[in-house]
Amino acid sequence: AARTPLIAGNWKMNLDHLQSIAFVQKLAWTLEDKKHDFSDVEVAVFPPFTDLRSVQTLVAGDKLPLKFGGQDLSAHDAGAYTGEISGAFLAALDSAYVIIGHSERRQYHGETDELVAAKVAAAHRHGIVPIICVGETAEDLEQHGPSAVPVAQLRTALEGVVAGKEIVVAYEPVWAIGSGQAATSAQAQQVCEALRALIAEVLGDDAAAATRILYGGSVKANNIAGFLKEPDVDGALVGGASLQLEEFASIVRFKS
Ligand code: G2H
Repeated sequence: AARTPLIAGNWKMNLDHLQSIAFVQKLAWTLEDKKHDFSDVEVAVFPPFTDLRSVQTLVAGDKLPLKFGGQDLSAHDAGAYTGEISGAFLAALDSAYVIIGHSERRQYHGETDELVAAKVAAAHRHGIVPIICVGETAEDLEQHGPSAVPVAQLRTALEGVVAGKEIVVAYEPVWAIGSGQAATSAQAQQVCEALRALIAEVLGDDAAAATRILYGGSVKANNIAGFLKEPDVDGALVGGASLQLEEFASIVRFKS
């Protein structure tokens, strides 16, 4: 496909400040060492908000086309929202992307599809590309089959899209997250194809052809190539393996 694959490393809340700094520095060295060609893959990392600036500053001189983003953002632009991080704050921290509606936000913070849509709109107001996460639980899968729940989640989330603005979608089956049990590439393809059909229906064929759809859930160096061979899978949202240096570097170099 003409779509450039995106490998996104979601650090979650795993590293403390010193570990974040040490990790990004070593990641930069590792990628430089291997003379990785970034022309055909985009790499983005998602540190905690509090470490975004530090990690950017640290690798600024390395000329690596590493991109950055937040793991969440507020649906509001400004005001009395204690503890919230606005799109403007993230934009000022050179965030190309922001993860929205990760299943952990949905599960532990009660995020609904409507809130996800409002956050997508907030990202677009600030020129940040939202990575919209959708995915079914094991129970959903049993009751509704593979695509129904992710497609319904995305349908509502797309209501927040500002016409003509870029989105990325991440299909993350909840049963595959952090479980070590990834979906098969055929399962991922089936749902990603259904998600692309929905994008075509709602936003049009051009948007559907241009939108990258990632797979997430126990992605590792030994399964990434299989996912990326699928016609509708355009990259990966990587959690656990994004914090293992050699593993993540191998995922980024999935072609070799
Ligand atoms: C899903 C994924 C990254 P992991 O949460 O968003 O995590 O790769 O650890 O399953």
